[in-house]
Amino acid sequence: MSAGGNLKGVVLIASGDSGNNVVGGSLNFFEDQSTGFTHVSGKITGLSPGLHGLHIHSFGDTTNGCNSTGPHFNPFKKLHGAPNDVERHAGDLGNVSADEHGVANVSLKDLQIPLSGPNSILGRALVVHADPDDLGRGGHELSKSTGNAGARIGCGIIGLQSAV
Ligand SMILES: [Cu+2]
Ligand SMILES: [Zn+2]
Repeated sequence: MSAGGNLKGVVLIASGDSGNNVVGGSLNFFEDQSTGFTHVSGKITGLSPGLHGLHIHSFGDTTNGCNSTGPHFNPFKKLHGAPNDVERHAGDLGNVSADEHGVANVSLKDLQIPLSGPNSILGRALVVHADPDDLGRGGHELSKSTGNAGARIGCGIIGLQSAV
């Protein structure tokens, strides 16, 4: 283990203010400093069945619901893309898939969402969207900025949980 140790983060997701949806859930973050990967796991509930865009947005500001969390976290000034693209925002985590009960089980790992250093996601927002993220490939005018993922139906601020 490196001298700094590994870090854990957590986000509690609350409904956006787009109607009377009841999006909730929580995700845990674990930064493995030996590999550089941050592992994200947990559950998002209250979704419509199917795909929903999942992103880290720049600001941990929910004073105006999910709409005040700003654009996708993008420290490298790239265009929107898929998580495995070279051209992507750091905050682009692709889609989660909700089952017929509206539950999405999230389990992913990513190199661009550290919990430490200059590009840390701590204090920023996790946002889940009404629609699928087209991963930059949809040909819509919003594809290269937001993936045309629609309304921000749930979000929360990523906080530090512990150092382990
Ligand atoms: Cu988003
Ligand atoms: Zn993006």
